[in-house]
Amino acid sequence: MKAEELNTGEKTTWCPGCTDFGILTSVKQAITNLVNDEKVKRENVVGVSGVGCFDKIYDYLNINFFHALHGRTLPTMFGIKLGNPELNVIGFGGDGSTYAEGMAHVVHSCRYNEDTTFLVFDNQRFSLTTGQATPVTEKGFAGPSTPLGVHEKPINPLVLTLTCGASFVARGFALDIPNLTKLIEAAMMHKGFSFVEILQPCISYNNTIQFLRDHIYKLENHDAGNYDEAMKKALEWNYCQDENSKIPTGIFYETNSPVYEDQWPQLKPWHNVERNPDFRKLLAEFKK
Ligand SMILES: Cc1ncc(C[n+]2csc(CCOP(=O)(O)OP(=O)(O)O)c2C)c(N)n1
Ligand code: SF4
Repeated sequence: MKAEELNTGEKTTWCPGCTDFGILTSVKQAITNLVNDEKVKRENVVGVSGVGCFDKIYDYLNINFFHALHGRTLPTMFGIKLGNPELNVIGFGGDGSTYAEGMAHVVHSCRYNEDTTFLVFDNQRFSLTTGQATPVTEKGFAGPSTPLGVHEKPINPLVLTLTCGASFVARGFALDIPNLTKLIEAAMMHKGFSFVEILQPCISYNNTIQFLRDHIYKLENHDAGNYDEAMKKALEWNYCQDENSKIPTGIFYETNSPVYEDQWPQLKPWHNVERNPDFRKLLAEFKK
């Protein structure tokens, strides 16, 4: 299979030069590689997106797809996975919808450790609605919804997901397609909840391309099995644009822990459970 087979032919409406194109290319390549290596079946891959610029990936990626409500990518992914655990569920979110409207779901998906993959396009803005501040926006930013400036500290999504129990936590850069492709493949192969933050400069409302190019580095000689080390690396960047920022990318943390769907008391997924009720007996009992 070639990555082009995942094209839909739909006209793209992302701004010309949007870094979302880099993520689209990486996702297509990652799925293609996994299908060609017979690690996943194309027909079993299901995408889920919400509402935002990122969500338009729904139109450009030719896989099974569910277009969920704003901020509700995660519970939709969870429902699909529980409905059919054979499926390889990959979800897409923006930093605004994920950490504002959908924040509670992040906590619980990490805690449940369902076997799904979640990619967050982090441009530190609500971009589709013209660049308002999100919970990840840097301190001091004055914008449409915060004309007097943001006074709160941004949340750190890596620290958050590590704390809540995600068993795979990684960070990639939308313009580093080869490494992002590898991260997505690793996330899809990981058994458990895989969280990948993708730094995705919005060229129209938050063009951080140069800042990120200057400050990003790749994790090397890092022990991804060591939680404390992962946390230390996650805390290295505070999501502000300080001159001395150091922004690690790569896999911060990966561990094997029981996944939600394997711990069901029912043992078997409901759709596989054979039901042969004795209707006559049931009816007789009902009539008593
Ligand atoms: C419940 C709800 N709240 C707000 C909106 C309005 N809305 C639609 S897209 C969007 C911005 C999305 O931002 P983000 O999730 O960061 O994605 P981006 O556009 O930056 O890719 C907002 C606020 C909505 N559609 N539904
Ligand atoms: S507004 Fe920003 S994130 Fe949205 S398509 Fe344009 S460049 Fe991309």
